[in-house]
Amino acid sequence: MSDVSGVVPAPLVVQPSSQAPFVITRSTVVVVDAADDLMPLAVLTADLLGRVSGRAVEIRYADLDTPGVVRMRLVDDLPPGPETYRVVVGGGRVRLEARTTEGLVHAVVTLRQLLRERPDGGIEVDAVRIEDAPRYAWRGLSVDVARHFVSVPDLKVVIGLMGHYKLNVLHLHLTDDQAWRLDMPSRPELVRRSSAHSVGGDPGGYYSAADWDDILAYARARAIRVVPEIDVPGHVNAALHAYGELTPDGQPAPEYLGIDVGFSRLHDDLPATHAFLADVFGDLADMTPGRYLHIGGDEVLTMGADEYARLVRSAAAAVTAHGKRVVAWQEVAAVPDLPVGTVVQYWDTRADPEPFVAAARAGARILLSPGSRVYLDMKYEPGFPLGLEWAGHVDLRDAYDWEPATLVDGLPPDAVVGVEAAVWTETLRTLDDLTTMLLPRLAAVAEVAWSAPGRRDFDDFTERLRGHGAHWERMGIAWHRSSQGRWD
Ligand code: TNX
Repeated sequence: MSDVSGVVPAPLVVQPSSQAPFVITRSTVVVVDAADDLMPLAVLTADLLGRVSGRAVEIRYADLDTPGVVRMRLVDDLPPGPETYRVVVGGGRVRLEARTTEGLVHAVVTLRQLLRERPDGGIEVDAVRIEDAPRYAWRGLSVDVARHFVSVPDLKVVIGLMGHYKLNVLHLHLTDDQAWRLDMPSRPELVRRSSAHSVGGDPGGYYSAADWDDILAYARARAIRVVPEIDVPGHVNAALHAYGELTPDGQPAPEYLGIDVGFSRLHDDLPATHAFLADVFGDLADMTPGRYLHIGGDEVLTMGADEYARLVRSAAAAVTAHGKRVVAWQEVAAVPDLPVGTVVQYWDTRADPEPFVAAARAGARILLSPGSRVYLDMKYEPGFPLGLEWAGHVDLRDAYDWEPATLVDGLPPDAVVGVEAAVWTETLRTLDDLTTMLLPRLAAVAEVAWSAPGRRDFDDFTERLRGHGAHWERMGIAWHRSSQGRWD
């Protein structure tokens, strides 16, 4: 496959055509069927085409198939799957088709990546037929907004990048030792006492209920679901600082702004603990339209296995009581009697995978976030000014060249629901820091998660990615010019 069209992740089927390119002109018009409820998406599309071409692009409700038209439609004559879509360019028109609005969002993103500037400054798209569908249904990015707060405007930039690479799950790590970042109606002291700072005393912040709705809506418009995480029973110092009743001596824990892990914990024998779990996961369920809530469960280094299991089950029960499904980090694999359908997230490439593989064999669903591949807070190379090194260095090829189905010995391939990158923010203080770690590696992880194994090839990927650096630059987004990429 030598397909230099610039589309990342690589689509399933690309058929170039010998017809003339489609050119955006003053008379280009986006058409949608009034019955399809596609107006919001048509507005996004017309706006995008207008901005790129410098010409006003109108929208019409019409059943029109004439030259100059970009026609968006919901159809059934596509292979199964909610995210399947088709882009057909030729005969002076563009057809964007999918079974659902999510699929149409992907079609629009693909069209955007196909747009090319002509020598005369006009914008055109080569004639082509693309039929596409994702390999995995869960293509995520986990963002740690606890160690360093990420403001709503900054988070929207990250969401925009996710959409551009067809990632569809934004996992927000909302709580940790240093801070609690989402206001919970039942527990107002959490953000009141534990959100003002970030690691090292940097400024903090939190999301109000209105901010939260804003984030959800912005993500939804880009076909992205939000999976919020409240990390228990470890990583809880911010909660212990806000509510002294959660500590054995009843005294609030001191604020903690360092970057050690594993020292804080809930206590199973304190009745306040279980009331707390019921309250915060109840609030979180009420505030979250999606099906999944993440309960954390990682790195509890100061607790026996039985107490750990009881606390994890208590948190999981609070989630399922509200009709939601549980997601948790790899360590929970050792807990007996997890709810059916729990998603277990693999991360620690240093740990013995056996309990984790056993959980998968017993029916757990597996989300793959191997630290040595997709932890985008790892340094690209020794001496890189940002990031950590515990899982090694992760350059562009490391993030790209791995196969989810065979990553963990003995893991049933069918158990894998998807792939999720993660960016932890101990050392990342600004939006520029954050995007420097995401780009270009996020595009690599997105292709691992989306593209069929036979469509993946590192050289072909770097060729298609070639022009993306210039695109990030035009958007004012900081990125790392990895020596493993090929940049214009
Ligand atoms: C491990 S990944 C952690 C986080 C750190 C991260 C840094 C996981 C579940 N726990 O607490 O921020 O490493 O890379």
